[in-house]
Amino acid sequence: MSNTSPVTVLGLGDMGRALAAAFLAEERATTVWNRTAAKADELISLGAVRADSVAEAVTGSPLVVVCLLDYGVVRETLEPVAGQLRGRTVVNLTNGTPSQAAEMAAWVTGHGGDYLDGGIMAVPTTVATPEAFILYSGEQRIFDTYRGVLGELGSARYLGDDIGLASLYDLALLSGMHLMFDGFHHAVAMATSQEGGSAFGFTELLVPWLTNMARLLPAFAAEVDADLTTAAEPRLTQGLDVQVSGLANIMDAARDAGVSTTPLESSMAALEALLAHGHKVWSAPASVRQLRTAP
Ligand code: FVH
Repeated sequence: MSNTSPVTVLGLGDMGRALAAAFLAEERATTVWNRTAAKADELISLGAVRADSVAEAVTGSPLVVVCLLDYGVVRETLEPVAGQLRGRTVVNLTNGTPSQAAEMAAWVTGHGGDYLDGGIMAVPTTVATPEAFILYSGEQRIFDTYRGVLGELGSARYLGDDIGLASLYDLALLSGMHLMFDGFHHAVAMATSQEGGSAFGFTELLVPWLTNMARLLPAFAAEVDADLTTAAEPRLTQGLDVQVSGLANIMDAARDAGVSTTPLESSMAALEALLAHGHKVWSAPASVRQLRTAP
């Protein structure tokens, strides 16, 4: 596909507008639609074509990129134009679950369209920058056809033809992010509990610490993989008694500082469950295995 191949963007929230602007920056003919039409105004001044209806938007391009609130809204928006999907490709970058992706793929292909599912690993300000990457899953043939166009939004990472993979990885990455931010909030609440504590100043310590810890993740992950394939004994371990006692200290200090311990309670429960299952040491494989078997 060259940049003469037009694209339609359905949904002009913060993210949809950033996606459309990225296509326009590449001088790609871009048709846009949004329920609240005024959100298209700036894009129109940049050269986008305004579609007054979803039907006009969908029929405006062979490739329709969708970024709406959720899959319910995607279905509600596309349902009235189902008959116009034949021969077109829908790339759905809306946040959703693997089963929602599978259901949407079946619905679009049932109406004669092609479907790729995606997960955006960017925020609106980083779309089309080297930081942005977008996960895709679905038929390789479809991805290959639009690889160049999609690459204008950020590095296009194809995960495979299992339609649910992009959303599974997207949500797993977001899970890691949410828990990291919970940790950040808790650490900052503790560090600023003293008069004069500065959250910004504290990040001078927190960022290098977390960066160093993040560098350990590939080694932990290799042990998780080895556990799955060969049941190899992990070597990166630490005594569970040491972990429990350290975490108890964090919780005591948090209470003394008037800070909630709620975010840490699930960590303590996980360590206690490992102890209850007869583990003497903490390891990444045991922790991951325990999460997989938890209800
Ligand atoms: N913003 C971000 O950083 C994240 C990054 C990763 C991907 N997410 C997902 O992208 C989807 C859209 O997110 P967004 O940030 O653009 O969200 P909003 O600015 O709130 O825009 C929502 C759009 O959905 C339209 N919409 C909502 N309800 C309806 C409806 N019933 N019928 C038609 N359209 C609807 C809304 O239209 P309007 O309110 O402007 O008329 C916006 O176009 C989302 O899945 C994120 O999880 C973003």
